[in-house]
Amino acid sequence: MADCIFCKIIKGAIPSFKLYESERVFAFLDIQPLSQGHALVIPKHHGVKLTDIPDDQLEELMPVAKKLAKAMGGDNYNILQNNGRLAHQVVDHVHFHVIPKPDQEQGLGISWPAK
Ligand code: DGP
Repeated sequence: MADCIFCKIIKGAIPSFKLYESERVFAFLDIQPLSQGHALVIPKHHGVKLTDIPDDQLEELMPVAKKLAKAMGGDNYNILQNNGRLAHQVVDHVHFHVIPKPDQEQGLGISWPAK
């Protein structure tokens, strides 16, 4: 979609720190991270809300979110997905937040970005 920020990121028209890309999925670091390694996993298919995305375009999203959560090296993380303004959705392209919750003393215990 022409005026969608995340569609522009997928196309490379807006720069991002890319973490993963496949035919249907794109993942990159959040520009306003809630913690180190806060990532966004998105379907390339444009849709505002989860219910707008066909099932076959969603199949890979959770496996990628799992991999990213694991790559952050932590046992503690949130995976969030907001739909609609009342639910705090700001960007109108479906996205899953992967937010590591590092141990305050040990940190992430890895170097980032993950190799
Ligand atoms: P939400 O409230 O769930 O719609 O979260 C939108 C997230 O998108 C927010 O954490 C900040 C992030 N974001 C917004 N614009 C950009 C951008 O241009 N680049 C990147 N990397 N992240 C963005």
